[in-house]
Amino acid sequence: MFAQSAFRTRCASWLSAIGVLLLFGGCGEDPSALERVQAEGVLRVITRNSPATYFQDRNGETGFEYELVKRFADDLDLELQIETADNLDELFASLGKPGGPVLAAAGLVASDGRRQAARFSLPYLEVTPQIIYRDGQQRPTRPQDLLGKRILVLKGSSHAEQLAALKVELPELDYEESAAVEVVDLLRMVDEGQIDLTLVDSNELAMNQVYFPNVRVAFDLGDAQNLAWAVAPGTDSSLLDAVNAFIERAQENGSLQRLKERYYGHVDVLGYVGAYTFAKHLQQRLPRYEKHFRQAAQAQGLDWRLLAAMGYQESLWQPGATSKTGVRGLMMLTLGTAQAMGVSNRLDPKQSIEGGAKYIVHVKQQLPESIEEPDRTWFALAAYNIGGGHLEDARKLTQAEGLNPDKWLDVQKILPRLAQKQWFSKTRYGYARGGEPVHFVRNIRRYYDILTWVTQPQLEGSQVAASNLHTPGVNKTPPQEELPPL
Ligand code: BLG
Repeated sequence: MFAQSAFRTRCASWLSAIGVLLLFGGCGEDPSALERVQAEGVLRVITRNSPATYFQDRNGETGFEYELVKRFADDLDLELQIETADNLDELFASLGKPGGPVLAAAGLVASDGRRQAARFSLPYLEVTPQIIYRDGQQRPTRPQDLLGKRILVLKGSSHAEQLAALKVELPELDYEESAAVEVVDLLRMVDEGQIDLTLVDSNELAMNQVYFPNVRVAFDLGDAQNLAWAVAPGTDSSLLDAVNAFIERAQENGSLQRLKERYYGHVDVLGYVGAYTFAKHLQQRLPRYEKHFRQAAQAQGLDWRLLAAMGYQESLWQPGATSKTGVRGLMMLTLGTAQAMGVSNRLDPKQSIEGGAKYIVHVKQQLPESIEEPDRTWFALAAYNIGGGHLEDARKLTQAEGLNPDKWLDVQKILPRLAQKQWFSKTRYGYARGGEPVHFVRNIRRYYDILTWVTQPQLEGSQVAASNLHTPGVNKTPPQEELPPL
């Protein structure tokens, strides 16, 4: 007992007098990796400089990996020091070098091929590797379609590993690896047509899609994979244990989910600007019309949030909106529709909302019985936008293609053909901008999801909780209580 406390006292005085290294040497016992980090008070982390991991914005350092690892450092009361690697090989090579980073938090797939180079933590994010192509090009749908294409991936990436494995089955497969680019560069090169295809993780695409209007997912290459943090190979598990305990805590207390939603949730729903704008409009505009939406919806047996989502898509909740074609008002009624619905002033928001509510119910009733919910609602929205006649044309073309005319997923694929002569010339009602209802329905569904989330019962009141907008998305289940900020 006495010897032990004397030992501690001696160690403590050494620590203050001559520093960490002498301390551990003098105690005759090698400190663990975690003890070394704690004694130094600094957590050195290596990452990649990319939107999905670590980057600078006007408020300073940010990024999913950065925020998560910052939380970990704070929990251990450590100062966080971030360094970035130029490429993945460099990242793994530097891990665990004396004086170098002890942890890699870089959106790394815990792949089998990497287990020599590192030990991985518990997973914190599931991602799917996706083949990316350029809109307007023929969409590859299976691995054979990759043959003869210019494909570029990151050198040393799990994607390079995947393609190497695929090449065993498909020897003619050709692809290049580059250590000089980041994921954003790969996506830009696809966007600009410099390469045909690349392979990235779904979370990377979600973050970047908004910058690259032409990039599209061709297909998922293989199963979902786990992202994990990495420490150097070896037998000392002290740091890894601390990391795993942290990840488990972050999972349990919801902070990990919250972070995922903040980074990946809204991006694929609205894009950055869209999300920000929607949040602003939710706060500034919706409260003026919410009462009308609720009343009109109730009168017609609708969900008011669907009606509100339609109003946002139509006019961004602006009662004075007017289209080039003379369609007007918050719910964008044509003159004919307004008259049929008894709307005398299309610019009066209350009348417009009531007219829109009546009209969506009307077009829904006209749909064939064979279309069931929830598709029935999506078809009704499409008819609201393009008219029942054109929608019926698209359904017939869908059937002729051997697809299901009662399924929105199938009909939405065919609708854009109404704008192509070879197709619309065969239809009863002829030309229509068939792509418009596809976007229309897609956007309304997104807004509807978000409105459903932000107006969950405990948040409902006279005003919707706009401040909660930033967390919808990845997991549609709304959190049941306010989570502590990350
Ligand atoms: C819709 C009408 C439908 C009509 C179709 O046009 O308007 N819906 C409403 O008035 C609510 O009734 O179908 S039809 O009666 O069978 O012909 C087709 O004419 C409105 C659409 C048109 C669209 N917004 C509601 O979604 C619109 O304004 N498009 C033009 C956009 S711009 O001019 O490029 O800005």
